[in-house]
Amino acid sequence: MSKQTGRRRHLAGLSAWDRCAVMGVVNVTPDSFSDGGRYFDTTAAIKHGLGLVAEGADLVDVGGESTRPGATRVDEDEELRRVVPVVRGLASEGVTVSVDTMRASVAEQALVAGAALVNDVSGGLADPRMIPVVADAGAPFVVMHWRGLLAGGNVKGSYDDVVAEVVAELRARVEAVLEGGVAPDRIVVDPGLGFSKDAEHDLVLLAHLDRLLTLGHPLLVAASRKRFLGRVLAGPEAAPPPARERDAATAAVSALAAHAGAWAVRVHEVRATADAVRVARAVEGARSAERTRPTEGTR
Ligand code: PMM
Repeated sequence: MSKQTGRRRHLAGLSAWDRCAVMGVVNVTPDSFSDGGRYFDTTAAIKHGLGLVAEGADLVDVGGESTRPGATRVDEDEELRRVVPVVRGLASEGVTVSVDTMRASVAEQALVAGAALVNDVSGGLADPRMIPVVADAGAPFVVMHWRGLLAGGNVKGSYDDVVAEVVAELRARVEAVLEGGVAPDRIVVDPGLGFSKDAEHDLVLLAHLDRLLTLGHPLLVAASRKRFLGRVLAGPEAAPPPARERDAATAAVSALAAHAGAWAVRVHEVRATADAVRVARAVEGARSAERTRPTEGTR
């Protein structure tokens, strides 16, 4: 961890990794935009999560509700039915599980089932009970930036200065979460790539991860298979490649995010990202070794 860059690698209540951590994604949904329908059964979802760990995931994020543009909200009982058994199954195998939910009841039951972290794409805005539930459990909490939820969907955001506005709005959410009793060393921030942001916004945010680190909390970057990568790969005219053909591009973002000081990257395909974060770690190690090595002529 370096004070100069503001990078935070340690989160209270979780293992500390000496590099950017890899969060593998298990969407227990029929309709997530990049892997919907593939792991929509408890056994398949648990098997997939264990597979991600075998490929190098440090933690696994389990979600039961799609947030893709136009998706309708799943009802609470159905979300519980999808998520809780998968969390329990993975946690009982010793996996560090994060639960991706905007509902306090799902977070609460997932924590009881063994989840170690709550990941809320609404940053605690969707459900007034979310912050108290997380605070009472003493769980780490991912606060993601998203304007669209309150406007009734994943509306297109309009920004004069996307970096300054996302940083300011995340700061306000973090303050609310702190006021609600979550400890400062348990808060993770996330710019919410693709959430009320277009490709240009996502790229500018990635270019300025250093500014997000000034918030003083560990940073999660979740670029995996997102539309902006399709746009980058296709160029302005051509049709973007399908989501599953964006994994090499995702791994490239993982290397950049790790190099910039992210705490973790959230990805669907783990293997290439596990390599990417290790390369970033080795480069970081070489740089600090250089700083401490005596130069010629000094003793
Ligand atoms: N994106 C998705 C789902 N959960 N959680 C966080 N913290 N950050 C994100 O950007 C994020 C998320 C949507 O992607 P998916 O449906 O392909 O998993």
